[in-house]
Amino acid sequence: MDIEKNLSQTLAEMGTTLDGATNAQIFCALLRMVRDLETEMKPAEGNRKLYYFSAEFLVGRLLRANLVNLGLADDVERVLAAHGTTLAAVEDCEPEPSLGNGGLGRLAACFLDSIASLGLPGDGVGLNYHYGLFRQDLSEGVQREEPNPWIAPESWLIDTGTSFSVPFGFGPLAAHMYDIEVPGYENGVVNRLHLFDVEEPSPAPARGIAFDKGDVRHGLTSFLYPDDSDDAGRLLRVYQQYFMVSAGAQLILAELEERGFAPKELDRHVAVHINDTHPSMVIPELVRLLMERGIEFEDAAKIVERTCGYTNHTILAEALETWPMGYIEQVAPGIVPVIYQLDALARARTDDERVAVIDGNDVVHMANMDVHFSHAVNGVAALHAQILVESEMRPFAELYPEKFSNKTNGITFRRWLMGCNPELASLVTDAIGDDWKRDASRLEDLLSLSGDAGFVQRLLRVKEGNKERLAAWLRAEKNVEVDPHSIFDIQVKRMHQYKRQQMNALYAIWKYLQIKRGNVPNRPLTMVLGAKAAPAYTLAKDTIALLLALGRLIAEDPEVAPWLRLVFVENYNVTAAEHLIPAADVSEQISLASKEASGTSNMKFMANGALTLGTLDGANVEIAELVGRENIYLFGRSSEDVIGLYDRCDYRPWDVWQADGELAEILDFICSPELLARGDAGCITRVYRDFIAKDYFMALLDARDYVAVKERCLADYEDRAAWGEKALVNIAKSGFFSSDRTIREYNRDIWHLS
Ligand code: F58
Repeated sequence: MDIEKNLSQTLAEMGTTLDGATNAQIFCALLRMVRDLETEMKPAEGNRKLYYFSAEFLVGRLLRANLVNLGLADDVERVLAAHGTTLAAVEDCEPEPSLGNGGLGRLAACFLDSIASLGLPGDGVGLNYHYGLFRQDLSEGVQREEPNPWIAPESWLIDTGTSFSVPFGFGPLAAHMYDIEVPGYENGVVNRLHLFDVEEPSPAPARGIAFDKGDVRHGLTSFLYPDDSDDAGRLLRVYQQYFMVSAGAQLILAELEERGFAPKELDRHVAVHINDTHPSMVIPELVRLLMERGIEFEDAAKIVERTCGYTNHTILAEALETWPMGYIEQVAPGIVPVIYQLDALARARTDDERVAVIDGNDVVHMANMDVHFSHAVNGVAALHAQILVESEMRPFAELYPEKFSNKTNGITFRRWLMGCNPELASLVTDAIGDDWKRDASRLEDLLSLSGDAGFVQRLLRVKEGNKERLAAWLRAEKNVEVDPHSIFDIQVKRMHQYKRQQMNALYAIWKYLQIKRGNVPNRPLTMVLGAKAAPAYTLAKDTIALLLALGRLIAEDPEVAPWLRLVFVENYNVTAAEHLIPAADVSEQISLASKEASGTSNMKFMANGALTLGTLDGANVEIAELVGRENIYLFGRSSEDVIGLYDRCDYRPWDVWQADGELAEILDFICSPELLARGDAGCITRVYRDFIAKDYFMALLDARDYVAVKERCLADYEDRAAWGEKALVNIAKSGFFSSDRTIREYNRDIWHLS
C-alpha cells in the first residue's frame, strides 16, 4: 500500500500535511490507517475457539506492534524519515494502555500475539480499566499512587455496540464490550481482545486512587486491583471478577449458537483458559448458564470441566485467592447453589479436606475449584511445575495426575526483539537471514558466528548504541543522568520481598563502602531498578524508599558518584522496559530459589544480549541449561535447600547478623544518620528491622554469595571479547523462550484448536 498517500489524505482531512503535522497528528493518522487495514482482515477460523480469560492484559503501546505484525514498520519509518520525524517520536504520543500489573498480564499479551501469529482462533476476555494500575509518583522520596488515565478520544478501543446483562445481587448491570484488534505476524489474521466495561464509568479521583468502592455501577472498571484491605475493596474485586466472567461466558454461548452449535457441544467447540484465579468464577457461571439452557447439573459440570484449563502463576500461599461465601452471596447469588453443588461433587471424588472447594468456614478456595473442574492445570516453568506437583498441589496431583503439566512461559520476539531492538534485529538478519522472525529457534544459527571477532564487535557496538539511547531517554523522560560507558546492571519487575530488590540494596551499600575505602572499580557501575509496589504492601513501599535514599546518598557523595549510580526509574511500565532491556549488560534475576514461578524479564534480557545474574529459580533454571554454566552467573541456595529450611523452620536472620560482622556493618548502615537523612526514616528503619527480625525471603542467607558472584561478573565484563561471546550464546539460545513455542504446547496438550 502507498503509506505516504494514505497518511497525507488523512492529515489533509485533519487540515494539515505530513510536513506540517505534529507527531500527535501523525500518530492519529497512523492509528486510523492501521485500524482501517485491520477492519478488512478476518479472525482465524477453526472448529474450536479459545477464550483466554485474564484480569490483566499488559499489552503495552500498540502502534509499533501493529505495524511490525502488518509488515509495515520499516516502510512507515522510511516515510516518516523523509518528513523529518521518526516512529519513536510519533509513538511517544501514544499513551500506554494501563490494563495490567506484571508478568502475568504481560504473558497474556504475548500469548494473544502468538495465538494470532500462529493463525489460531482465540480471543482474550478482560476488563477495560479506565485508570488501570496506578501511575507511580516518587517525587517525595516514597511511592505515591495516582490514577493512570489512558483512554484518549482516539484509541485502539472499538465500541462493538454489544452488551450483556450481568445478574448481580443488587440487580442487573450492563457489560458493554469494547474490542482491541490483535493482528498476527504477516498472516492476514486479526483476532480480538474483548474488554468489558460499565456504561457510565466514574470520573477519575482528583488525586490519589481512593474512591467510593461502594459505587459499583460506575466504579467497577475504574481501577485494576482496587485496595483490598477492607471489605468494600474485597467485594469490589469480586464484583469485577464476576462481571468479567459472566459477560465473557454469555459471549461464548452467543457465539457458539451463532456458529450453529448446541450448548451441550460447548466442550467440543470451545476452550476456556483461566489465567490465575481471578477468572475462576467462569466455572460456576458456565455451569449456571448451561443449566438455564436445560442441561442437568452433573452433565453441565462435566462439559465445563472438559472445556476449561487453568494456569497457576505462584506458589506463595497468600497469593492464592479465597472468598468468603458471604461475598459471593452478595455479589453473584446465582452461582452460589452451583458452587455448593460443585463442592459436593468434589467431595464425592475425595474426602481430603485440603482440596475442598468450600472449607469449614464457608470460604471458597478458587484454585481448588479450578483444579477440580478444569481438565488441565499447568505451571509456568519446569521447576515451578515440579514444585506444584511435589509439594504445593501434591494432594491434587495424586488425585488427578493426568491433569498436571508444565508450559514454560515465553515472550513474543516481535515486540521484545524486532520492536524494541531494531539494531540487534537487523544485525541478526544480516548474519543469518530472517527465518528467525517466524521461527525464533533459528536464532541458534548465530552459534556459527561464535569466534567471529568482527561479528562479536558489531554485537557489542549495538549494545553501546542502545546504552547511549537509554541514557538520552532517561535524561529526557526521567530527568536522570547516566554514563553510557558504565556497566548497566538492571533489575526491573514488581516490587516484592521474594524478588529481593532489598538484597540488591545491600550490594549497593557494600559497593558504596568499598569505594569510600578507596577500592574503586575498573569501570563505573550504573545500577538501575524499576518497580511498582502494591499500594497496601508496606514493606515493598519501604524498600522503594530505601532505594531512593540510597540513590541520593550515592549521587551526593563526590567520592562515590563517579563510580557508582543507583537509579530508580519512576513508573516502570512496558514502555520503560522497551528502553531499558535492550541496553542492559547484566540482568538481575535474584529471587529466593523456589519462589519465582518463572519470570519473563529474564527471557527478554537474554534475547537482548544481557547476561543473567541469578539464582536457580523459575525459568533461570532452563536458561542455565540452555546457555551452560560458563554463560550465566549463578549464586545462592538451591530450591531444595530453601524448601528444607522452611519445612524445618530453620532460618534465623538474627544469627546471621550476629555471626557475620561484615554483613552486620552493611545492614547497620541502613540506619546510619547519613542515609536516614536522605529519605523517609520511618520506612527505612522498617526495612532494617525486617531484615534482622524476619527476612522471610532469606536475603541475608544469599547476600555474601550474591556480592561475590556479582563482583566476578563485573570483572568479567572487562574482557570485552569474551563477554561478547557470552552475549552471543545467550541471544542464540533465547529462541526456546518464544511464546510461539509456548502456545504450540498449550494448543497441542490443552486447547486442541486445530
Ligand atoms: C507472575 N505473577 C509470576 N502476578 O510472579 C512470574 O514468575 C511469572 O513469570 C508470571 O506471573 C507469568 O507466569 C504475576 O505477575 C501478579 O501480578 C499478581 C496478580 C494478582 C495480584 C498480586 C500480583
